[in-house]
Parts: sequence; C-alpha cells; structure tokens
Amino acid sequence: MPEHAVHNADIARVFGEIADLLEIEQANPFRIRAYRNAARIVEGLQLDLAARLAGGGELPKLPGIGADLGAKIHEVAASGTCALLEKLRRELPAGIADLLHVPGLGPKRVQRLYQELDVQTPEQLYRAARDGRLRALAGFGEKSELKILRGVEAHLKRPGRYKLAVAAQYAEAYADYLRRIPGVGRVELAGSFRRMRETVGDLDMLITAAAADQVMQRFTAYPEVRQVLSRGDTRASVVLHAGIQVDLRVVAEACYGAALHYFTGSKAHNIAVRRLGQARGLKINEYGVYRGAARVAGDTEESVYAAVGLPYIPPELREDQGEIEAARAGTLPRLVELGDLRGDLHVHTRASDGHAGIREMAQAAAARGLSYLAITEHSRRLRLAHGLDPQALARQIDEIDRLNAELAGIRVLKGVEVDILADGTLDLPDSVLARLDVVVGAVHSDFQLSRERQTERILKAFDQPHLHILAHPTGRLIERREPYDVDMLRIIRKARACGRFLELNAHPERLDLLDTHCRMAKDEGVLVCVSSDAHSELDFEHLRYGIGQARRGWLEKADVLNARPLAALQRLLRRPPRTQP
Ligand code: DGT
Ligand code: CA
Ligand code: CA
Repeated sequence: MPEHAVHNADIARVFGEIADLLEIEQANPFRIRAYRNAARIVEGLQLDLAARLAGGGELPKLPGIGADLGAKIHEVAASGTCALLEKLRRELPAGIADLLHVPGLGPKRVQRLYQELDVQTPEQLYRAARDGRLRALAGFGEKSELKILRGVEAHLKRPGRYKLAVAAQYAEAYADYLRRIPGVGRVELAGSFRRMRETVGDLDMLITAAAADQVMQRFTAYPEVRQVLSRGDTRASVVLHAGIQVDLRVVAEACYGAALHYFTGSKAHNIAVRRLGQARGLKINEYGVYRGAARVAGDTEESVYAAVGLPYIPPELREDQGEIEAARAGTLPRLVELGDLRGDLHVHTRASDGHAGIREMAQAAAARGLSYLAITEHSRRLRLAHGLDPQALARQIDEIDRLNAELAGIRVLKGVEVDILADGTLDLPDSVLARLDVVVGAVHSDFQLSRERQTERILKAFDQPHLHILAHPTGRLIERREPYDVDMLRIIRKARACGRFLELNAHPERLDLLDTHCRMAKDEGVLVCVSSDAHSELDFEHLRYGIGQARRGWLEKADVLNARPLAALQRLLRRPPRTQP
C-alpha cells in the first residue's frame, strides 16, 4: 500500500521518470514515446484514477494506453510505484534523470558523463564543467563546456512550478481534509492558485478557526505531508509527498476578508491597494484596515476595497496591470463565467486520437449545459494522431447528420482541426472544407521558422476562404515547449480584417491564447473561442481553466465566440470573409 493517496500527477511522474531512464539506457524510441504519451494523458485527466480503481471501478479507455501500460497504471495506483521503475532505478544512479533536463544534454551525453566522469547530478556536472574536466572528453570541447555550464546554472536556478490543474489535484484533496477537522470554519485557497495563474509556485491555504492551537496539530498530521518546514501558533509550512509546498494560515473570522485579500495577492496589487489606503490615512495589513488604533474594515474583501474607495476586484485581475485604475474609473470588466459558455468548438473523438464516440462526447457536453459542440478531428498530415483524409471526413459528416436527426438538446457541428502547412495553405482541399460548419486551423509543424515567416504563414492561412479559428495560437506547452515566434498583434489585426477568431485552448498544458494576448484581442475587437480540446468525456472539465485564463485576460461574455447562442454563432461563421486591406 502507498503511504499516501496516489494522484494522477504521481502516476504521470512515474511514467515520466521511466521514459527518462529508458532514454538514458537508449531503449527503443517507440517504447520511450509510449511512456511520455501516457504521462501526458494521465496528467491531463480530470478523473482521479487511483480513487476509481480503489473503488473497484475500471480503467477508462485512454488513447495510446494498451494492456501493458494499463497494468502499470493499476500497479502505480495501488503502490505508488512500479517494478519497472524500481528496476531502472537500481540500474542507474538516483538523480541522473535530472541531468536530461539540463539544456544541451541528451541521453547519449548523459550516459557518457556518467560512465566516463561518474557525473550523476547537475551539481556534479557543474563542478566537472567548472574544473575543466568536461572538455577532456572526446566530442565535448570548450564551447560545449561553456554551454553546459550556462545550462546547469539556469537549471539549478529554475524555480519549480506546478501547472494549475496539477496543483488543483493536491490543493483540493488537502482542502477537503482540512474542512473535516472539527473547529475549522472556512478553508480557502489564496495566492496564485486563486488568481488562476497558469502555474503556481506554492499553495497558500487560509483557514478560519476559533481556537487555532487546537487545529494546528491536525494540519501537519495530514498523511500526505512529507516534511514540516515550520509550525507556529497560527501558521505552518509543509511539503507534500508530491514536492509541492503549502503555506497554511489560521485567522479569526473577523479578519477573514483582510487575510484573504492579503494572501491572494499579487504582491504588486497589494502594494497598490495599500498605497491608496495610505493616501486616505489608512493602514492595511492581513488583519484589517485601521485608522489609528480603530479597525474600520476587514471582515470581507469587499470591505477592504470599499475602505479605499474601490469596488470589488476579482482575483484573476489582481496583478497591478491596470485593474486599480479601471476600478477607480468604474470601468472594470464584467468577467466571463464558465456558465456563460454555450458550446465547445474543438472536440476530438475516436475517429482521430480521442477515445469516445461522437454520441458520447455530445451527451457529455449536453450534461454540462452546452447546447452545441463541433467535432474537429486532425487532418491527414498529422499521422501520429490518426488525422483524417477527405474520405474519412466525408463519412464523419454523414454520421453527424444521422446523429443530429436523433439527438435532442445538443447540436453537433461538423468541423476539423486542419493543419496549417509551412507555406500557409491548409492540409485539406477547399471543396472538403466548404462542407464543414467550422474550420479550426492549427500549426503542428515547422515551429522553428523565423518570426517573419511564421507570422506570414498564419496571415496567409487567414486568407484561405474557409478558415474560421486559429487554434492554440502560440503553440507553447507549459514548462515543456516555448511558444513559436510570431507577431501576435499583426495576427490579431489580420483576424479582425478577415472576420476570423482566435482560440483559447483550455487544455491544462496549453492555456494558449496567453492572458496578455486575450487583452490584445479584446482591444482589437477579435472574438476569442474558449475550447476544451477534449479527447474524452471528462475533458470538458478543461473549460474551467480556460475560463480562468480568459478572465485573467479581462474577457467578458461579449468577447467570447462560444458564449453566443447557436444561431448567432452560425451567423458569425457563415459571414463571408471580408477582403483584407
Ligand atoms: P507563487 O506562489 O509564486 O505562484 O505566487 P503567489 O502570488 O502565490 O506568492 P506567495 O505564495 O509568495 O505569496 C502569497 C501571497 O501573499 C502573495 O500573492 C501576496 C502575499 N504576500 C506575500 N509576501 C508579501 C509581501 O512581502 N508583501 C505583500 N504586500 N504581500 C505579500
Ligand atoms: Ca503561492
Ligand atoms: Ca506561499
């Protein structure tokens, strides 16, 4: 039995480490890719696998996960590890996988460094490079020594951050545990988590309790706590087995609003609010708002803002990026909400790399209150993801017609996620695209093009007669792949000129459009489509994070394409493309 609950992120970490170690052993590339894929799929999954399996449930069908990987999921869910990982760990020194994450080092070099210099950790690598031992190795030279030195420095300095959806798995489980402790009132997650940042450095948990000392001990007794960094009368910092740090603060109910405001941050926002207070002769801290010795506000966040003459500012805006000025001027946006979404325009099924049928996906969307969804499989160029050719797409179109005739309460739109080729043309002929309700275009290749060429490529795609929406506009994968280089303002202006739209892909590892680009799109009058990129029925849950990102980008209901009812959406999609300037 594992000593603590196993989350999907733990399973993903085991698979990721297996892939790393297999890579150093130079195993079969397909096998390595299978583990990387499994790690990614499991990490993004919203269903708690270990809990389901422990309850006697079955493993859902997951793309690319067959019997062997399925058995490993069972093994990790039940034990926290698996025999293969333990075997690999015995064969290779601990920590060596970490070397793979140093920029400029691949598996072959890692293996040689280990065998020839006994380098096993980034720290040892740093010393070897600094002492000039690296350049003595054949094929390593002075230049690569310098490069590695810089790479290790960057690697060691890199703050470990957690994707929001991953942090949520730990945060919510801990919050549930805390809520069950007698004497505990509210449990609220503050900090960057509440502001819906794409990644969080640590979790900040705010708790109200009448007698802090009586509940303090229970906090640190949480079975998933690996280490207690500090513990006082009203505060504690712990590290969970997953490695994430949690800062806990207990406050009295009367201070709740001031404390929540303080610990939600951002720091820059807090400083700006405090400055407003100072101008009014007020002192603001985590306990309340004071005029001299008299406490004038602090039981609610609203009261803190009111004390400095501001309306309530939603957490997602609290970055000191103009929200204070907007609040003073009475021009704060009324941010879009999850419930405003009427449909989803980026959904995969089993026909490409998803793992449910059209009917199941439609029913799952309907169950979430959506009234339309577009099926958007990959196009043929994306062979890895089983992209569709024109014949397969034609069959799907017929299937959707049949399904729409019998489904009630949800409308299935015909779509595609077509590859934008390097020259800006699309991967399917116009005659095929013309039959579809919605065409989503995506860059899936040639990420390394120059800024100029990459931008031109996308501008040219907007000139194609049938493209509606640009999918995941920067192509970045959080903490994994940098965005490709484009001039987003030119892209947004072109979209405006041609009557096109930008996607905000809500997949937890994408969250692409970025928040700053959302604001740019809004300012330029381009509608943003918040899409789940669902590959399974559970993935509609992604929309929650997409909406968080949209809110960070100041978007209102009117700025969001799929907040439109079906008829209005269809008018926007049918509008003939404008000739561009
Ligand atoms: P993170 O954890 O790096 O993702 O970002 P945050 O924003 O959660 O930062 P964290 O955990 O260091 O602190 C949580 C909040 O506490 C922060 O957003 C604002 C507040 N805070 C922390 N230190 C200070 C400070 O020195 N001054 C003020 N005004 N607020 C602070
Ligand atoms: Ca934090
Ligand atoms: Ca913190």
